[in-house]
Amino acid sequence: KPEDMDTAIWEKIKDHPCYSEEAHHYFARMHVAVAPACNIQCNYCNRKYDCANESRPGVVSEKLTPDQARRKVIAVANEVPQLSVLGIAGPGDACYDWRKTKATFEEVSRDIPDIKLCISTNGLALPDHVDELVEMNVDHVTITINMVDPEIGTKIYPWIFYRNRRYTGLEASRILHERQMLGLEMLTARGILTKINSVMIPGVNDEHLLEVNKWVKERGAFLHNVMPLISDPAHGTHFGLTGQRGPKAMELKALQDKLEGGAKLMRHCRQCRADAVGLLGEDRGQEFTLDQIPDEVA
Ligand code: CLF
Ligand code: SF4
Repeated sequence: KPEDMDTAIWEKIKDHPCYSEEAHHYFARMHVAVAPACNIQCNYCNRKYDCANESRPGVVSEKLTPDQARRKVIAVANEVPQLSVLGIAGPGDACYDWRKTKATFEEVSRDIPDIKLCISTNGLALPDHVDELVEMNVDHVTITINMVDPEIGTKIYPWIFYRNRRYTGLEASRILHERQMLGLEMLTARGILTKINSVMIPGVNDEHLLEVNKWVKERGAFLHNVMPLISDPAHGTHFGLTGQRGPKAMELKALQDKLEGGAKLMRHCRQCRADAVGLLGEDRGQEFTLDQIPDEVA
């Protein structure tokens, strides 16, 4: 344990592969794709991937019901002894179709009480569910925050769907921003560890992520994970269609270096799929598709 770290925090991160760089060599995570729908539109989204809303070429993840998810988690736990974390990270937003997320966590923790629960969200619906996250012992929440200036937000988010209404333009980004900050503050106040994922979009929010880092640090974020936009027109991202490019590895590293000294950076993210299984960087998801999972698992 690092000397300057609180024991309670250490207990929460020591076997979480994303929150502890050390742990990612030894502990595995799995995602269950129970969150099909999303309440916002990001220009970089292709609705296929996630932890945290990055878009990434590949195959569409299988959408699961909470009971299918429960069976899948048990099947994986039986095969992957390093499994320590269950994450809900897409393909849509984990806080939007809340009933499914909640039912999944409840069903899984009934059978596997010591598994750590983790979610990734765009934050719009997050403040409505913080109390239930506490009740369910969710210790890790990722919020994807790409701006703290709604003017910049207008270049990233064409619309949001909030309280039964669609908002566009500056108003949409202002609401999203306020909800993200509120959600982060509420989680910090309750001692839930937060990781902020930011997608680096060259020419749109790259320099601005310094400001984002400051804001989230002030509000208690535990980690900041700056990820490259992966845009590929063949996979249908809106940015892909406008020719927006992702950053080069050097540009990403230069930005990460500038961010040193602010909120602590995560540098070992592997931009997982919404149905990833295994150690970070290893994806055994294809071994655990539904057709390979027995109806009854114990
Ligand atoms: Fe999954 Fe995300 Fe939880 Fe980790 S992934 S929900 S925090 S258990 Fe991890 Fe994957 Fe990077 Fe996400 S390496 S994309 S940061
Ligand atoms: Fe796509 Fe995620 Fe954005 Fe929703 S929050 S539109 S799923 S990238």
